[in-house]
Amino acid sequence: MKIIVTPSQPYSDQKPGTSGLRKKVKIFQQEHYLENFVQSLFDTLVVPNDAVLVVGGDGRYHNRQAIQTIISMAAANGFTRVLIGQGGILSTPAASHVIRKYKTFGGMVLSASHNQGGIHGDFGIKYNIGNGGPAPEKITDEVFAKSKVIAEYKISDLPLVDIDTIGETQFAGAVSDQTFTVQVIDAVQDYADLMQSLFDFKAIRQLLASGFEMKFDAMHAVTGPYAKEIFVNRLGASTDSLMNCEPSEDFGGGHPDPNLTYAEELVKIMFAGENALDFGAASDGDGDRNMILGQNFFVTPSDSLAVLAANATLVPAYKNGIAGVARSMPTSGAVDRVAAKLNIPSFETPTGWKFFGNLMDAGQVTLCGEESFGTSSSHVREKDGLWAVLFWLNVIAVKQMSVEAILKAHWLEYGRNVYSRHDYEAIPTEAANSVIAHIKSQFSSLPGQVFGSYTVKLCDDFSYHDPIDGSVSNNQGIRVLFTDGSRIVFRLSGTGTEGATLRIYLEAYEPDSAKHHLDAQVALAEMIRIALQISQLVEKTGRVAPTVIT
Ligand code: G16
Repeated sequence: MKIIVTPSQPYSDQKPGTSGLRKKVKIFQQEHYLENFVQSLFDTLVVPNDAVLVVGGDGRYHNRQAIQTIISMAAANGFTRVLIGQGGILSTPAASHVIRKYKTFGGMVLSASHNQGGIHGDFGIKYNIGNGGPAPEKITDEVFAKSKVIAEYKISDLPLVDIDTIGETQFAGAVSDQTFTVQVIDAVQDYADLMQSLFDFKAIRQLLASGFEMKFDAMHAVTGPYAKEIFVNRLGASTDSLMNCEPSEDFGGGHPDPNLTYAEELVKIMFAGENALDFGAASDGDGDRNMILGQNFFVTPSDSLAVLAANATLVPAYKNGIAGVARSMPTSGAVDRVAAKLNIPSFETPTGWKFFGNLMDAGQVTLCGEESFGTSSSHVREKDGLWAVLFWLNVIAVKQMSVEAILKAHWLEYGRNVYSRHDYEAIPTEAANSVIAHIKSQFSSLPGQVFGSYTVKLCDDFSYHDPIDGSVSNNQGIRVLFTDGSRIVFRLSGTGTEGATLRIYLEAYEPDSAKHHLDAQVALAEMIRIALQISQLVEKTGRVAPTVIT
């Protein structure tokens, strides 16, 4: 193998967002674009001898080509082995598991997550460190800095490698006596084994055999093969209980984002009145998000986290209890109420799974979750869509209650944190920035102001002080907190690729069980009006309605 040092010019836009670098496919196809980013990453990491790298993606357009480039660059940058998911496919949680199980140096996941795929869609790349979790900001900041001054990258002259056949291919290394190995692994079995070690598969199997009807929607994305192995082969579900389980490069032309808007096919099935099934779930492009539905019933991700925490001891892996919980700042405080009752700590972090890693490594938290349809535990260092689905099935199998009954009982015990998120997607960046600037300009005048039945207590831009490594992350979202504990959060998304996406998160606590049945949009109507009044969003962006409401 020869190493070729190739001159390159820097790009100025390779700043990783909430979760890696995400751009339109066409941007990634620019000359040396991927290579520059990968080299900046390798230079940041300082690769030790005998380092092993995991590589896989969600199967979207450009995945296979990018994997070949990364293999060739890994060989030229000191890695001695690369583990590839068969066919270049690895879900994000499976990649995290493989990194941990095989104690590798780290891994690259090629995905733009829930963003659309195909030639006109998005592509992405993120790096996970040796604990299996997303690279922390100190790494991604340095990668960005290096990408702005890069002048060359190193690549080897390897031929195209077979990434479809399980087994090893060896190449003579650049240095004599050294070999470089590409190992294609069956990550589906590894992941399914992990799930089987955590949950009560016998109880779930009995539930599924008892006439309980479910539908899992893989949205033409990466979890299809995992779902077939787990639900059909290991849990005895009928193949009818799966939909859209063949991964495709453009996700069947859909938007692999498991929410009420984009998972409309599943939503129709689950909100079909008397004909609705007992349980529905969906996951996203790279398999780390989940949406849970009951019969004609939507479970908000914030409530899902709280219910899982409250019922954790029903699951074999957590039967001895959980150490603590963590949620991102915009996620509702429902899980905090559970933590208080269990007498365990509850942490509030910025948006981004990377902020949970230190807490999990330090053993301070077991379950984590985000309002953005992510929940998981310390079994990996990523959010995990299928894990959440299995957790719910395990809880239902033990409690023998419907999803709605579980939620209603939960609210009766803890009260309900009524919650909704309104997204305004693809707004011109300047308009979005002017909305944020306008709210910030009222930081000193808003406290004490009365809006209908709400009085503002304080407003700030959220900062996080990591209790484990002492790092500080500023500007993590604007909070308008009201005296009764309700709140509005405004935040610009870090995962969009077109203009800016402005998110408004709304939360109000409702202790009165007579009002627990109310639709969140009805219960939060006054707060929605206040959010628009404070932000002047309609006036500044011309948008009269959100793109997505969850
Ligand atoms: C990513 C991160 C999550 C984050 C989400 C939303 O999810 O992994 O931790 O909550 O983005 O981020 P934003 O609000 O900035 O768009 P995913 O599923 O896209 O990788």
